[in-house]
Amino acid sequence: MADRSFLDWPFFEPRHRELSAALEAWCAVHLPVDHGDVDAACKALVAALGQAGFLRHSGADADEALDVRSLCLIRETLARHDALADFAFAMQGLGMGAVTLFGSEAQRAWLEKTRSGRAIAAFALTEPGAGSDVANTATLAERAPGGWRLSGEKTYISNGGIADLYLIFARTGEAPGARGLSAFLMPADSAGLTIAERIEVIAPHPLARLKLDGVMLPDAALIGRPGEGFKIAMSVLDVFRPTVGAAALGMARRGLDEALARVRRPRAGGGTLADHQIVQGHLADMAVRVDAAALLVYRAAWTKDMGAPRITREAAMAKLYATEAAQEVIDTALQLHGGDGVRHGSAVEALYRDIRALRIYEGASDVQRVVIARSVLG
Ligand code: COS
Repeated sequence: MADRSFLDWPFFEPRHRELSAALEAWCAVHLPVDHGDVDAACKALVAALGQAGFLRHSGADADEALDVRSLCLIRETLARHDALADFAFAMQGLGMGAVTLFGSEAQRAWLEKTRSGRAIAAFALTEPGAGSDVANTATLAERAPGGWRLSGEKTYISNGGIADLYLIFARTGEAPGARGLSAFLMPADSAGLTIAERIEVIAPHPLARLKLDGVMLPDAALIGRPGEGFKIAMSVLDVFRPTVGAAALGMARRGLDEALARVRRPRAGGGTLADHQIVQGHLADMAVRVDAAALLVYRAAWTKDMGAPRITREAAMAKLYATEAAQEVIDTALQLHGGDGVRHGSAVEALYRDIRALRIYEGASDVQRVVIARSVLG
């Protein structure tokens, strides 16, 4: 059982401890799931998380704020049990983040479906020619009678192929660069939208390249005002980057748990690996990294929940540190397992693959460094 004493930290309220306990009990019964068919597994996970009520936390009603601590607690807990369950939960929140934060009343109607697990959401920002450099987005949205016509390509889109709706960013051209982008809600059955490629990755989940060939969207699909897309994307990422850190934290806790179980095992020649000071040193480093990551993640979440208008710096620090630290923790956990660590199907081998993408998606580590450096340079 992972250390849960952090729940007594002052960042949390009784409702967070209740949420954590309820989800822990749910996970013990429902996770891990079979990952054989990731599309089917994700659809089933979204439906199950919706039915159990946990997806309510992936969005918020018009008169309430997203509770970032709950988002983080849920991601941390799910990721500790099953990375695919974390993925299924996370994408409902990220995909609908722009609607939760900036959506019109009509657009918010979709939230009822995504928060109950009856619709799957996706966040379509990255392009073949614009990953870290969002200001360079090339997908075009041109004025057309009654709305907008969108053309271009989006890639590495999580839930691509199984989503019911995509939150898509395109160039509307009010100004060059970052000031000329807009955000749109695009239902998956829009004519002209095709899944050009399904992308296989080291920790399989639904992922695709999308092609938009003259997709017509009504005026009502625009989120916010024309030209606000970049700021909408960044505001959504500010809220969700700490949750990526939280998922990494969950994986790191699992890595530490697996390592502890391993080093306590009696050895043929007597004693345990844990008897060795060098192994104890590794365990100490892992434990410090886990707690430091937790402090940064929940500091960011708490700061937002306390009403801070922007948590750009805190979010970047949480994501950068927690994902990099988790990679190190998991690498050490695998090392302590010796040959068993690299066996396909072992828990640490899966963690080793699962953690890698978190240092890349929602802003690669070097993007977080740029954001933090800009902040400290003032
Ligand atoms: N919240 C609100 N507004 C923000 C913001 C934020 N977090 N960050 C920047 N802005 C605003 C700036 O204030 C600026 O506004 P003005 O034009 O009014 O001055 C505008 O947006 C442009 O900002 P900036 O000049 O900092 O943009 P850059 O092109 O330099 O981009 C980075 C900055 C690299 C940080 C950004 O492109 C980024 O985060 N890239 C990674 C994208 C990502 O996470 N992709 C993964 C997709 S999901 S898998």
